[in-house]
Amino acid sequence: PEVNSCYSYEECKATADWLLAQTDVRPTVGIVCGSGLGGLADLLKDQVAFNYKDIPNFPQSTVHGHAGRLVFGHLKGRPCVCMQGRFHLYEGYSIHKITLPMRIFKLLGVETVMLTNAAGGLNHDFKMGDIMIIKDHLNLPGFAGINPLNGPNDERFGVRFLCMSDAYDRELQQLAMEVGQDLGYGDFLKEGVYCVLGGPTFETIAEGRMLHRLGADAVGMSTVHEVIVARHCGMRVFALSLITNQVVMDYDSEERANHEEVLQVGRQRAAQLERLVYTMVTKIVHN
Ligand code: 6GU
Repeated sequence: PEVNSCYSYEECKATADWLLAQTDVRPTVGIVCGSGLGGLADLLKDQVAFNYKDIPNFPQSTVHGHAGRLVFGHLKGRPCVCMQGRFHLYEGYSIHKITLPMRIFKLLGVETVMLTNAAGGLNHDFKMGDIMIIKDHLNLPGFAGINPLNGPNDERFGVRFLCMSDAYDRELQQLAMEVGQDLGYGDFLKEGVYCVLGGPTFETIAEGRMLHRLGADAVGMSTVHEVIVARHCGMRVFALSLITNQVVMDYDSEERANHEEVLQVGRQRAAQLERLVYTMVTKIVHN
């Protein structure tokens, strides 16, 4: 096993301390912006931003549509830190490297993590542009032995064997539904199960049909790894998918999945998704 790709507690601490020395913001909410959804970071007031390439131990984002900045600031007075662009397995980074930011969040003082992504819709009731509150996931890479908690366990972060039946915070899902109703999003706010694939290939027709039969409502290439590491170190988790395309599950269909479509639908619905997360942040209470 690639035990040597893990980061030690001390390495994580060094990165967190490096950041804390350069900003007065002490974030309690950490946000991860998905493809085409990085506009949320621009809403932060009193910004202090770092390019990923300047942060010790940080990987650098390479995908088109991801800016690659860690932004500190305030949303309606709430101290936040926001990843504008995230890391994916298919970029070639280790599973430990792509989830490192969650442990940095924890050491910065973050208590609640909110993640967004772009995903393909498997549920026949979903339309392009729907926003799905993630209530659970299928971790397919996990079935194949790819899990960010592989390797030695440091108890300072969390337990060896992590319970995943309460990964997605129920109260935050409820809050999202309430806020979404208030904002008039009732017609396109859904909930469901997110399935992660390794990517970068989109699913085949047979794979799409399989995932649908397995109980997945949406499919993508991110989020789940970060959720696991965030839960491991005891942060509350909330996640949203923007349904950017319908997964092809029919051999007669002329539809073809492509990244441009993902980004284009993202641009159309992004502002509303960002408004939902923004409004939730202003209502989150930490103990
Ligand atoms: Cl993995 N599949 C499809 N069809 N669309 C997506 C995706 C996957 N990730 C983002 N959009």
